[in-house]
Amino acid sequence: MAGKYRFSFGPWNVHEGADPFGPTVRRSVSFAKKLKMYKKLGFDGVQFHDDDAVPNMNKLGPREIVKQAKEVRRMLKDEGLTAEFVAPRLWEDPRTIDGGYTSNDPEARQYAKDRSRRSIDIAAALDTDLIVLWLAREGTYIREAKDSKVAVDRLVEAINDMLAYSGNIKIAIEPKPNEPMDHAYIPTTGHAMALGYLTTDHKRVGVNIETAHAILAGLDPSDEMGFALAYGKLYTVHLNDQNGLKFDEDKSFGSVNLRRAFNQVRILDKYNYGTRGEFVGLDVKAMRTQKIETATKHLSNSREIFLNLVDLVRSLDEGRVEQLIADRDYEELDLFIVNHLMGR
Ligand code: GLO
Ligand code: MG
Repeated sequence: MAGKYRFSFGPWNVHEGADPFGPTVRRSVSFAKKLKMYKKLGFDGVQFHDDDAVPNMNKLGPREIVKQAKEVRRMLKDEGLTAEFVAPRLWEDPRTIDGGYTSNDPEARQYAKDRSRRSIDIAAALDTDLIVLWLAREGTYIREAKDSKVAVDRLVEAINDMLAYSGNIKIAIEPKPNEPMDHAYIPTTGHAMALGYLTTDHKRVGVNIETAHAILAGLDPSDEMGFALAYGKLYTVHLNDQNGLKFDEDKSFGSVNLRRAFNQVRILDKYNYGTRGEFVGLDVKAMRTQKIETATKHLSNSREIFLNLVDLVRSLDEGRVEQLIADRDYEELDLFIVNHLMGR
């Protein structure tokens, strides 16, 4: 049964290794070359920022943007790949220094809305109906800088604008509690889903849960996933791993805490994640120390770990688990799971 999952990653997951304290350490790889890597690494889906597809989109009119995006769709087709989603990259433009949708500057807010509409055009041209919103700068460094109630109103207004612009799209909000901001306005799955219910068409607003972001919020990623699954709102995932409360590490899936990864796979597999067209999305970073020739191992390794965990999940003696739950012998259940993870 293992192998029925389809995997995706974004071109930013193959990168040059710069960090806030040092420059790039690897050559950059062209987008066309990156596309050639996907199938070899076992991936079928490509996650896009809008400007991954149309790099200088801010200088182009809507028609030219669509034309260039259609060209990218052709490139995908040639490689047998599918676009999973498009995410408006709102956090790099000078106009969004203080945020996009929640900026105090009305011109910046308008730019963010216009740019989101262009992302929707790109998604249509790439033949996907999924838009991911990572709300990078929608927060503050100091609380007094913005009004937190108005910020939510503005987020709702921006999402409504997108829902009205296209009747086809679905929006997956990707919550994250901090980084780059001190505090983000939509830090958790619960916040993201509640925000969706304030919009004009909540049936089309769900979430993208990233392992590391849940951990940074002090939460268990598999429980976050269960919460979204209960509402039918887990549109996609960003699997990776995170070693405690520090910068967003985007480590290979399962590489820090195997049991935590096992439980994510378990909840996804149990509730048929993937059978409704969802991809198993990764958002992982190669370590800066990795040489260029081997700087894609974080992707293939994460996929391999996921599939091995699918095997472990499916070979777990669920009858034994149920018995231990019935006996309320959670100490024994603890040992049983750890032994299972150790192949005993
Ligand atoms: C950063 C986010 C980022 C998004 C991506 C898609 O912390 O995880 O990588 O997932 O930009 O919107
Ligand atoms: Mg992510």
